[in-house]
Amino acid sequence: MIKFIHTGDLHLDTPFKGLSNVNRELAGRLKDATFKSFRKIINLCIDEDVDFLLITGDIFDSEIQSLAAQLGFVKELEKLSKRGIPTYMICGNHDPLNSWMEELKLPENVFRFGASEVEYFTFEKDGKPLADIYGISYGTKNENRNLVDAYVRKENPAHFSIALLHGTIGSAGAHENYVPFRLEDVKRKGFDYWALGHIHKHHVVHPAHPAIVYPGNPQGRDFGETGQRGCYMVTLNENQAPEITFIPTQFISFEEVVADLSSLDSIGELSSRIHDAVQEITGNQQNSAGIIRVTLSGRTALHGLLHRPGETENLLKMLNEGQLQQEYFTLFDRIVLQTLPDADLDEMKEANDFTAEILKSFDNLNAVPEKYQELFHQLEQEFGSQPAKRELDDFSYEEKKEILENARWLLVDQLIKDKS
Ligand SMILES: [Mn+2]
Repeated sequence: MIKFIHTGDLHLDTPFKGLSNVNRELAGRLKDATFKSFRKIINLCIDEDVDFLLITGDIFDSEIQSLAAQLGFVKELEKLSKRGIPTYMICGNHDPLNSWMEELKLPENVFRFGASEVEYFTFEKDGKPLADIYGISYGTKNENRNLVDAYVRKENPAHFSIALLHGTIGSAGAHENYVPFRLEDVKRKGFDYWALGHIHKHHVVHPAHPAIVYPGNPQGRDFGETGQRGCYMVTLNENQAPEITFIPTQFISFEEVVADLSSLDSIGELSSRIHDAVQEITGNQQNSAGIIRVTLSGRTALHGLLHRPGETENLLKMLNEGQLQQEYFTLFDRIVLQTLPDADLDEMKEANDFTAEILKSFDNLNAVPEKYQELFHQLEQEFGSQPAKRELDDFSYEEKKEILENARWLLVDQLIKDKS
């Protein structure tokens, strides 16, 4: 039996992007988070007394790696080395072999695969060979060899054969299509476990014979990487299916949350309604801070109030007050308004009055996309002055639609108020 941890795509030292309100303190904590998650994995290896650690590429985020990042990484591996736990690792498209400092001395018991051909190291326990571990690193970031073909098990293999590979199985989706390979090709190679890297979403592609696994990244870095992030702890047993257990390691999770404000009529309960929605998504995440993008939805009497200029900014400020002083903070990045007024619009449309006319013209506009274009074109004609025209040109089609949508609800809201 062997027990190991499989991680990859650490992207240490990633600068965080795509947040609406990153102040310097938050940026620093986000940068630390990739390191802290890796440290968690190292501690896990020690606490669980695993046989070895596998790292499947993209250890660093960029080819220009900071000295601090490289030394920090080596320092963590030393902890395993001292305890006699080997590390096997390959380099990916973000940290190809030619980007590593030549002077960087790796600790004893750390095996980094070369880039010229698929090699193997044999892991021994009590003097007996237990596992052959195969791999190859990207030499440069423009890796375009078909690497899978080169994985061939040696003659007289050890009990287990494990392959480390950084690349894309099937289609890449959001990821760049590096070293694409087919599931069928991987399956018939006779290996027990394919330790993959590159795709950031953790995923057991195939559970056994062979097991094919993407551990994802241990710490999400933007709203494209939401939810729990972690590594896999794996036990291989002869004549048994592998045990593959996901272990969350993120320090900060990115979450998109929808808070339904239906039937909410008191502003006092607004923040608790939002926090309840967050709790529902993050409730089982221990020891993790959260950066939240929240969409407010539902029919509510607060609709008009929320749509007043500046109100969502005020709400954000209130929700985020004092959060950064806490280790496990809940920080709201953005509020998206999708509420509806607390009124029966269908009934209002039935009436034979001005409000009904207004509502029906907006409906007509929404039903036929070309009508938007027509309207925008008309607007351009209306705006006689050059400066006004330029203002209008600054907005994209989507933005113009959004402005119009806001105008609709402002009007409806005002009309409802006037009626009651
Ligand atoms: Mn990656």
